[in-house]
Amino acid sequence: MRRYSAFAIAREAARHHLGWERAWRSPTPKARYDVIIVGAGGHGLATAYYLGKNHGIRNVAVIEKGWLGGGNTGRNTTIIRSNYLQDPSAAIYEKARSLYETLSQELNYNIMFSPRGVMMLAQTEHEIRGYRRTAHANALQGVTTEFIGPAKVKELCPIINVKGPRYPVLGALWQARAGTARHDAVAWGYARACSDMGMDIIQQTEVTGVRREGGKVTGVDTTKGFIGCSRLGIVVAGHSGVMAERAGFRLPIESVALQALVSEPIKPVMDVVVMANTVHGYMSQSDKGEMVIGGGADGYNNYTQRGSFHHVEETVRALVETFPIISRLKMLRWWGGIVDMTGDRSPIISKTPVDGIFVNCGWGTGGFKAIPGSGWAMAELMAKGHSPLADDFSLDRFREGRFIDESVAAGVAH
Ligand code: FAD
Ligand code: PYC
Repeated sequence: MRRYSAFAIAREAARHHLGWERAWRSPTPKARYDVIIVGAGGHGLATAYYLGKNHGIRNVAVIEKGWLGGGNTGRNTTIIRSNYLQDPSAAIYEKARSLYETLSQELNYNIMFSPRGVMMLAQTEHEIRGYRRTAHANALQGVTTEFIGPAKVKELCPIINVKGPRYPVLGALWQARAGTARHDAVAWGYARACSDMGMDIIQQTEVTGVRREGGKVTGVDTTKGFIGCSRLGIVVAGHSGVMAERAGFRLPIESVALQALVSEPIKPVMDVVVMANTVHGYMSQSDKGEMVIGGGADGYNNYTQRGSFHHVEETVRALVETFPIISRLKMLRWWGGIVDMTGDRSPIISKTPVDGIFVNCGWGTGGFKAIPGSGWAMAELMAKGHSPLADDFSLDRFREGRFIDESVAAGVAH
């Protein structure tokens, strides 16, 4: 497993600030672009990057109401895996995971991809059946996973209490080349590459309206004035419903807060990622030594972008049972993001009822891992009108009943 010292991380942060002046001082928008992407999260920036790199479309602006990666991209717990059940999901998540393997080299920016392995614990008979089924499906899809027993779980993660009082560990779905990456470095790396291709990344600028003529997009109204475009990509995660309304259509999406917290840093105790979905908690150790802990999504729609206390209590209680060693750790920071959820817990990468407008959303609690694959597919869709990776994720599926049910693989209760 690759580890990074605090010095290496600090050096990356310093490089980021030094190398970033151009993008950070948002450029003055041009009057017109071929493509505008709304949202400088990972998915929006990756879309812009692959538009330039794979399709030669470089007259592109990415418009962001806050700062680069300041939405869910910079707030997530960085788990990357592709152990999904349904074929279209496995295809796009595995494409993303494989692109992550070499993304640091491709962007010449260290995104700290660490394929340390992810295990999803089976703590009921039902979960054993479910994860065995996923392992078989993954074998057919070309995704390398395996179902392992409790002894192997303990060997890979000695701090787990496999004989927990409520739910003993009965096994796990293990993906050895899954892992983590530094989340904001993913946004920074893509953004720098976009900027190097001559694209404009316009921060602190909210898109407040979408102009259309004869059923076709003509541009966007922003807090810095009108900006024209021929094609528009809406990639705003928790605000997808709001932006769709501004563009004149509706999306089958709900927004809720999802939260996470980290502990004080400690010496290395855990070099894999563990997700315990029955008791509901997941944990990994960051390169700085903090235990990174994720909780569940709020049970009601909201845009609060912060945690709610009952979830922390529930999550920490579950994790103390699973990892008794953390019982006396102090927690340092606690935050939330706004995630966008579809009924089948699968994303939307699609044309919309407005000619020239495309939407990428609905990644819910699990879109960080998808960023490179999603950007690849969205760029292809916007450039060519169709992408094999995106076809199944079109908006039509809700009208036609072609759901891609991933409620279990989502990994987080919601
Ligand atoms: P975002 O990063 O949210 O970017 C959207 C951007 O659009 C924002 O920056 C926002 O400011 C901007 N925007 C919105 N409206 C406008 C407007 N009108 N004008 C201009 N800009 C606008 N996924 C995983 O795969 N693994 C995990 O371990 C994981 N853990 C998570 C833990 C938490 C606590 C949370 C909140 C999420 C987690 N996720 C995880 C999910 C993942 O973070 C998201 O699916 C992913 O980051 C979405 O990326 P994005 O680029 O679509 O959205
Ligand atoms: O999708 O793997 C995931 C995940 C973990 C935590 C939140 N989402």
